[in-house]
Amino acid sequence: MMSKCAGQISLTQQRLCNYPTVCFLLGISLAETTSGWTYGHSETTMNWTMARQWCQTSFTDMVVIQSQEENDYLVSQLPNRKKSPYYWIGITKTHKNETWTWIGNNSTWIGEHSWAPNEPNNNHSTEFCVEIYVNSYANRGKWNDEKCANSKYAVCYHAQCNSASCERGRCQETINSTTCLCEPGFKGDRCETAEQCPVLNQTDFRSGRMNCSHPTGLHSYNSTCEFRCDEGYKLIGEDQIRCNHSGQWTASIPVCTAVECPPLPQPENGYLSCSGGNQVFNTTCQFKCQLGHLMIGLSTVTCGVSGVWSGPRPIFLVIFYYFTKFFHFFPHFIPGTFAVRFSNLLFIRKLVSSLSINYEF
Ligand SMILES: [Ca+2]
Repeated sequence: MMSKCAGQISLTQQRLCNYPTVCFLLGISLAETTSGWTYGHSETTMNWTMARQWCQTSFTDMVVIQSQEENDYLVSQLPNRKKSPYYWIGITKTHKNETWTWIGNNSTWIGEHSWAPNEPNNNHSTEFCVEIYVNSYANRGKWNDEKCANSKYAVCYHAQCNSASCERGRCQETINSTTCLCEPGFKGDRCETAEQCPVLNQTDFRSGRMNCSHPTGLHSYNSTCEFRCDEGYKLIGEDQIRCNHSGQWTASIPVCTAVECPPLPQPENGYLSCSGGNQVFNTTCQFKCQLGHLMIGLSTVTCGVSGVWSGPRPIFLVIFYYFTKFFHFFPHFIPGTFAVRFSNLLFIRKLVSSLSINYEF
């Protein structure tokens, strides 16, 4: 039941009546208090603008209703008035073509079923404020649009929400409690916990480095991780991912794959031997001649960090095949084998320098 300040009041009501001057001079009465909404009303009537000012001075503001349940609860807490059972509530508009809007934009409830029959009728063309009936008749708890200059009782609320109510969200007053409406990416009674994404470990990212920043908590909303591959590796995937408001990473963890050089085919008239299976970064390949051939170019090439071999592959020229074959099987036939081979080599070098040799790599 509603109780007046001057009467017996609860502890919570007493806290609200820490302003005895206001209580007694203005005749404030308090609704039954809860940990959420606390209602109050005036004992005198006034126009809508003055009623709102009075609410803002004595409480938080004119009452805002967010649901039919709140509407019914409010009515149950206000005293019936036989002679003039009308209280201003905090929904209004400034022009007949506007839609009805709650003060402070704190409610989007339209209240279609709360209007009394045939209301709102804008009977006087300027009925831009709303009263609620608190009586014992059929229209109890229903609304009527009225001229704002008319005098009604003020019904107000005292907010329980404060700046510390919700860490990362908006505090909403409800019957018997307050509710935190959390910003995207946060949860918990006070929106104190950031949504968490699956934990990423460095071991999940091989051949590279992962650097993460965590503004709201480890691997939580808005955490970002950047990825860089070691030298000789290239990144497959996104180089940066972020933990979104749903607790999901914006992309999968990327992969570092070794840079590969173009495959080297086995040379004609020569041999190719590489240090690894795949011709990837740092692989060294060595070329050797077949018997009776001369190698022109580098005998060893290495796969570089950018996927390019350190030099062109060599070419192999046939040199006096049968001649060298002969000395291979009969090295004793002409004395001084080394000298003969050396003289042949000089001859071939002269020959090569006199030719224009084109080769591709
Ligand atoms: Ca009306």
